[in-house]
Amino acid sequence: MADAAVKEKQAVAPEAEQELTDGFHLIIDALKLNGVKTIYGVPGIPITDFGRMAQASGIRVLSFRHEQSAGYAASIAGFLTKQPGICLTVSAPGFLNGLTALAHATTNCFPMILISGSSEREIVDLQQGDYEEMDQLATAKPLCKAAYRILHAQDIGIGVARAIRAAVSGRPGGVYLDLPAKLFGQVMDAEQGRKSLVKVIDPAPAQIPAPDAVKRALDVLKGAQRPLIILGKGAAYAQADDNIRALVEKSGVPFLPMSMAKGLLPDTHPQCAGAARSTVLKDSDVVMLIGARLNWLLSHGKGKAWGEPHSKKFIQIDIEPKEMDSNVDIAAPVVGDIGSCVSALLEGMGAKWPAAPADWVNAVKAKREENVAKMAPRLMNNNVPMDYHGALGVLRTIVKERPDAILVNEGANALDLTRGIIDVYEPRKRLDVGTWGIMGIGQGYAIAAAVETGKPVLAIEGDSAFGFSGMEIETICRYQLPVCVVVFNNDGIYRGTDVNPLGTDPATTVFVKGSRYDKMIEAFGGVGVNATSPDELKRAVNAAMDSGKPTLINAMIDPAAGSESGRIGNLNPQSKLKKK
Ligand code: OXT
Ligand code: ADP
Ligand code: MG
Repeated sequence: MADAAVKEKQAVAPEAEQELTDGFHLIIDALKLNGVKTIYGVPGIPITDFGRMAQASGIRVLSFRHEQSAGYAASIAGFLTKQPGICLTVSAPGFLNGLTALAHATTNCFPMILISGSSEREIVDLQQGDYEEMDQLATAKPLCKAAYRILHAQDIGIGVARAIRAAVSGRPGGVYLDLPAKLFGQVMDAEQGRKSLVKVIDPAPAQIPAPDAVKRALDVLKGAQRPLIILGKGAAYAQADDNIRALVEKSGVPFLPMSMAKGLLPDTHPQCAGAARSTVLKDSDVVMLIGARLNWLLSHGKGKAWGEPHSKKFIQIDIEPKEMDSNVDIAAPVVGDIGSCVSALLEGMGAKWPAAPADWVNAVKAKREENVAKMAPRLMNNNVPMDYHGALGVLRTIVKERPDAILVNEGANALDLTRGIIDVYEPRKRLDVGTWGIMGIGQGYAIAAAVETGKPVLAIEGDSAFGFSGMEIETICRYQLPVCVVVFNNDGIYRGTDVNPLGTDPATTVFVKGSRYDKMIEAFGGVGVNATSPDELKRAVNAAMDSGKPTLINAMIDPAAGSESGRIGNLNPQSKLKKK
């Protein structure tokens, strides 16, 4: 017997009647003590029994068909609840499948913990070829906010506490927790075990902005002729909804919601500049960013989209000090948590804050109305085959009638057109591909949204996007979740019309023509509908939302309707040789 094991045995077994606990129970107790209610994962060696025991203890353990979807579910659970979403996987391949989602959570600033079982340390470290051998801790480290390994049962309490605090404090992100197989079976005295657990006090402490920074920001805002507020998903995450609305309304400044911040104030709000995006980016002189980064989605805060030459003044509210000056100079950085920053700003504005300049407000309003009017007739078409506008026109009305439903959205055209067309009315009701523009979040997000909020979910997905996590419709059926998936089936990626000039294999972007994705869900007892017109689509979605039954609607879209890469075709590199 190895030295450590002998010592362990001596430490725990002096008397036969001694009450014992073990790694399995301590991990479950540590998670429950810290309010974990749901685990998303895939079972297998060495965590199968752990999952069973967690379920028996009252934690809801949802088993997926692929760890990546379970991970995406955990990541969005983190966004929706401000608690770290938990994903549980087996070692090496399961861990790697979950790791994409952990990196995604970190990139999007969502709190998440990936807990993976791992193989025997002694064998892994000597690279002797263990079952699913991999140095998971080292692999995870560069891709997440923090990574920890727990080797001893008595460290489980502190290890779990550390993981939770790392995930939610400051800028939220993904944390990896490595649990070697041996840990689960380690025993220790039950009373000692109880004492070793740690309930994390104030895991995401308020970060109050400096009064000088608040004053500086208000001075810059007050001096603006053409002010703009940009709300990002950090603002949605912060759950400071009432104060954010109060700040926007008190200032009278037009606001532009980033995709997942739509609904913080309704898209139909008179100050919303979503439908005048180009105008407000180009013509504004002072821009207040609340929980939004000046990354590619905002053209890095410079260049043509922002109206060269660069002369904007930016006020940026963010919990991460390093975010300031990341792309352009920030005239008024306000570092702190959004809840605290926004309430300090509101207080600083006092009772006599001047109205935003009327000519600017009216110019934005006129542009918005022009764009909305231009779009309106396209949304009312009942063409067969459907185009995106006809299909989205009916879905837009359905969302308007059901503002508490959660909209999940992925694809290219299916993403970009949905974002522009479907108004969102409440905070955190639109969940999409986020900072990476990632495909595959669809079913995982839909599952977690239904589980965490108890609200109905409408998932609008391109046929390619759907394929990345399509098997999880079995998971949706198994747990009988109120999820209606609409697959915008245009026979391919962007369009279904590409042709391989050699005439051998199909073109790289096309799928089997006329596929019937609705048949897939029928295999699992769900409702499948093939919709060929906007009227059929409307009836099917309404029926699904009324019944709450897992439903997949195959919405047949004209294969020629989409454009390459949706709204971001400009990012595709071009071969000079192609252009004669
Ligand atoms: O102001 P102007 O005049 O400019 O007008 C703007 C607004 O003011 C106006 N507007 C409105 N008008 C009227 N009424 C209303 N209500 C209204 N609202 C707005 O409309 C315009 C446009 O507004 P928008 O959209 O706000 O502005 P804009 O300029 O587009 O904003 C810029 C961006 C960058 C902020 C925005 O475009 C954006 O957020 N884009 C996100 C794009 C994105 O993330 N795309 C996903 C990735 S694409 C690609 O990578 C894909 N892949 C590769 C792949 C990926 N991603 N992942 C993995 C794991 N593997 C591979 C794949 C495989 S997409 C894809 C599959 C695609 O095929 P599918 O079958 O799934 O989908 P289909 O395309 O449907 O076939
Ligand atoms: P979007 O894609 O919507 O523009 P980003 O993901 O780029 O949003 O930006 C979100 C920002 O919000 C990040 O810089 C992050 O640090 C910040 N953030 C997240 N939560 C908070 C919070 N509670 N308080 C302040 N800033 C936050
Ligand atoms: Mg498609």
